[in-house]
Amino acid sequence: TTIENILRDAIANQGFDMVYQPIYHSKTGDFLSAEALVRLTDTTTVGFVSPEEFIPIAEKKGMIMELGQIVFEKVCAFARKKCLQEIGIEYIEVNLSGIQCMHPDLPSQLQKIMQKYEITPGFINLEITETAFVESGEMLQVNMHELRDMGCSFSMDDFGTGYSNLSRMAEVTYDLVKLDKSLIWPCFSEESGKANAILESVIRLLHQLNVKIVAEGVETEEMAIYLNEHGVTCLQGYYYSKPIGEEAYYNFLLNDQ
Ligand code: G
Ligand code: G
Ligand code: NA
Ligand code: MN
Repeated sequence: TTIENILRDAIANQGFDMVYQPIYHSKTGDFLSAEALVRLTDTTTVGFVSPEEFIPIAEKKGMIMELGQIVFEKVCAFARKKCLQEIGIEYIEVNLSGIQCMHPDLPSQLQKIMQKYEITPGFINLEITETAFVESGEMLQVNMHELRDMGCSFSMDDFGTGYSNLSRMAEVTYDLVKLDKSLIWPCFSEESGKANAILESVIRLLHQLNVKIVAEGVETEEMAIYLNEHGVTCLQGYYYSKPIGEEAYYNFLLNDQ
């Protein structure tokens, strides 16, 4: 059995699970939102398959639009069923792959699903990686404008791992930028001097562009304190919580109120 076949079966059966990783305000420690992450487990053969492995296959084999639709349906169905829009979280972040971003059907696909589950577009934040943004053409911008007009917001994901094509950042509006772990972790290594200088300049730049900053991969209290002191508004990482299943996430929300 190849991953491709496992993936094909999972798409036919909607056989994916969604997990949610909470994101916190760095100043208050209050809960802000969560990132939805897809999980694929084939119990009879290979077990867990990482999205880092199967998303590129889905892209290559023409399955990514269907996969994206399943993911978005699962997120919206969960939000609807548990009335997440009414219990005080601002939004849920959903990852889009590069191919999805550039597909002309993307806005209408997402709009139909939001309408079906009565999800306010403002409740949806779409994550696009820096690499996808830099590599994409005009279609991504057309799609982003259309989705933004509906009310969706956007995050630039994995910032610092792409080409960091800064001149292009003026072309579109992002509400949030997610600093990749690779910008953050070196600040806590032996040779942290240069890493600190880079991170601090990046934060200053992003403040001037008026975007909220999320730090990813926050694994220790030391990191959380440092990032808060340096003006990073939102924190995500194992120090706070690993991605958790729907039920656990819902219980977490109830206890947080
Ligand atoms: O959750 P995990 O760390 O295993 O994710 C690995 C990679 O897969 C990350 O880059 C993440 O953004 C990506 N990923 C996780 N879920 C989704 C999804 O639903 N859609 C897309 N396009 N990428 C996802
Ligand atoms: O590329 P993206 O940022 O979407 O990747 C998200 C992935 O990062 C998730 O799969 C999640 O499991 C992983 N992740 C989240 N927090 C941490 C962390 O604190 N440490 C590490 N090593 N991985 C993390
Ligand atoms: Na992401
Ligand atoms: Mn990310």
